[in-house]
Amino acid sequence: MKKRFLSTFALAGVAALTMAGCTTETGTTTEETAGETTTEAGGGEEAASDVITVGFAQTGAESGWRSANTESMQTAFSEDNGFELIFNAADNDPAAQISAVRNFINQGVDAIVIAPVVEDGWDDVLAEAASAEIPVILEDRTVSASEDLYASWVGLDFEAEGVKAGEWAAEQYGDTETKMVVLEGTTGSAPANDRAAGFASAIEGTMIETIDSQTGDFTRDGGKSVMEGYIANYGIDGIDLVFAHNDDMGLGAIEAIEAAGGVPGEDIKIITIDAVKDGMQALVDGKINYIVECNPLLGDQAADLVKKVLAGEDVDKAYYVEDQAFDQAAAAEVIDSRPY
Ligand code: GZL
Repeated sequence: MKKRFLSTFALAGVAALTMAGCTTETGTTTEETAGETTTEAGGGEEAASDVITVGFAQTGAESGWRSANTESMQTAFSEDNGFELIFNAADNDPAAQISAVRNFINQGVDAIVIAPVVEDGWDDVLAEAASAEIPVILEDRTVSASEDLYASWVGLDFEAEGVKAGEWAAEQYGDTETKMVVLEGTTGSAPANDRAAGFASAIEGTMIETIDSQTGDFTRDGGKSVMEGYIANYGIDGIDLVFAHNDDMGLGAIEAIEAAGGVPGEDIKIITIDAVKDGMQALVDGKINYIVECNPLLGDQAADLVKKVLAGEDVDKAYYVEDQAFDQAAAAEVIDSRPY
């Protein structure tokens, strides 16, 4: 896919409101049913016909990154911006997410936005959306289905994130025997697949050896329990480096290392990806050694793509948002000014 990089963008203040059954003074009604939240614009027939109804199938609420992404999407797909948003969080369950998309199709929404939990299994439901002439825009993660089955995608270059993290590891630790354990993201997800590939390519030929690699499903609890298992198997002294596919699993590993009497960031070095507030604080505190950013604020771009596609404008298949990376000194300089 042709790569177009979007510059990092001003970050709108975010105050997403989704409360069950609330009606604001503008006559907007928000109803919550079975994990789905619908925010409808008030204003009568004329206004209603101009409103774009969007079904958004989010992965779930697995991490700090996801919370920031959801907030960005709900703020962008607001009634003030001309949208009625039907929001579904699939609790990291691919089957539930596909069923949510099928519901959106049956409801006859104007457009569907998906942050796909995993890459595979999307061909049938995307073909059903195409048959119903409902455009699909992907945000964040990608799918293995043909790009003919969706209008566009906006997100991050996960492989490049893995390369950035691996290059730093190679530079810092590659010349000495280094035993590394990996905390993988959700099995089958694009970020887990691509970050692993990028990191592996960057450390090729170095003295960094991967002694174990298991999924913590991008959650803090998952990272903690997998790290507890690693410590039980190898001991604090048997592990030199942790590569965690996201901050939340790295934060869970910190808890496990400290509970075992180790000093994270010193006895065991930690490299993560995301750069959410809690991760950046651990970096400033010296418990994480390096973080590659993965910008979650994709809402404005996704909303812009929906409007362009519905207006029949030409759009590219892929829009990449740029990332940066932080060591402990760089994190201390920026942590107070970061929006997430
Ligand atoms: C990456 C995103 C990943 C984050 C995790 O774009 O899909 O999912 O790295 C999140 O924190 O759970």
